[in-house]
Amino acid sequence: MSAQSKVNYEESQIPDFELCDPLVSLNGTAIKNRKQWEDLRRSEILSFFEREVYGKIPAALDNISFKLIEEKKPALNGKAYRKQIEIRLQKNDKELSFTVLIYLPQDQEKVPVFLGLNFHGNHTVMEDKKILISSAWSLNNQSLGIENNTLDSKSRGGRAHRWSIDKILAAGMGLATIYYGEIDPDKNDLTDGLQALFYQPNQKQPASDEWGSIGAWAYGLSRAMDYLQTDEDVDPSRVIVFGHSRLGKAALWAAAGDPRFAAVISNNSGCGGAALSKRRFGETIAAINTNFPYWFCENYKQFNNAEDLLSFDQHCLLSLIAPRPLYVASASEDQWADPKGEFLSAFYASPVYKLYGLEGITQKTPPNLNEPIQNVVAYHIRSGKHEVTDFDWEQYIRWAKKVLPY
Ligand code: GTR
Repeated sequence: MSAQSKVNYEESQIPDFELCDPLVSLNGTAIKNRKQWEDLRRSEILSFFEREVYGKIPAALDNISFKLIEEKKPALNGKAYRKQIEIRLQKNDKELSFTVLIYLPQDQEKVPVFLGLNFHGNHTVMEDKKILISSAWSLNNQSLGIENNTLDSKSRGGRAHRWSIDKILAAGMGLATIYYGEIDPDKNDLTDGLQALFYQPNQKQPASDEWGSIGAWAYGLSRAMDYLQTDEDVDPSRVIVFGHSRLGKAALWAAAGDPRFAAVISNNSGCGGAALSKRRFGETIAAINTNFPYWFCENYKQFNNAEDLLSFDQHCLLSLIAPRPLYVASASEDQWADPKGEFLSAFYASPVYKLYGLEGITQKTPPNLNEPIQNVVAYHIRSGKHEVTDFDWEQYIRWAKKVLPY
């Protein structure tokens, strides 16, 4: 029987489980203030997720460099500037490059930026002929006309509805995006992406506590942050990392590990993202590790059908974001991602925000559909499918303006 045939969508069938308290350390110390959290507890949680879930980064790069491949030019009928930058990573005489596409509002300086990976190439986020088309491997996609794992102009602008670039620009903010397949192609092969740069001779896969694809995508986001810190048009203290679904998992992990991200938005990230695993509702650890055995580290497989063994659930991942603003968003028809489990995770992470005097999610019951709660920790459940919509972006922009320093 496949892991998916046993999917539970009944609240009444959720097993009893215990969640760890983010504010009690492994040796039983009650965490009462920020200092104890930062000195003692936070690293316990971070090292668990590094070792057992997403995997560690094996070593430091030998070199990183940035090349402006399209200098800043007016775009979108004068509404924006566009630029494209190649980021080149070098290790052990091997290298990998990926391209960051940036849109900035005109006539504004040092703007806040949403940084997010995209699924099918930078050229899909906007109907703009100047966006370079990646030659990296892509998943095929019928609705976008992507065949033979090759991207071409047929899919130009095909995912524009997921990015609300006009609204972002109108709010005085920018967008930076990268095709995730340039960092690690999304297939069961860890020899063709970032991991391979770090291998010893004859090594073909990461060690059991080293990164899978999600770890690599998150690492790519941090290297894009390295670049954004050098970009004089961007305010590096206001970079919000965003991701949908598997890329929401990557965004959360990137922000957990890299405090330079000012805030994070998880859009329908589900299992291995914002959702609590111990609920075993919708997608489970066994299902995700069966369908995508290369996303997490090998060690994560020990929790297949053994969620009780998890000493930390995903609310602890969310607690690593504190005190930075965190937005968790669900969709009503996305039961596979367990909307209630995503909400509860944000709720159970909130006591850590309270240590900083910040308001997280204080109610234990999810809000009504399309009625966001927007504190430093924010949550909404939108009606509809597993998607990113204008409604989602309207909420993210409104919240960013409220919680980011202006
Ligand atoms: C699904 C996977 C989810 C989510 C989704 C996506 O197949 O089970 O965890 O990541 O893909 O990325 O769209």
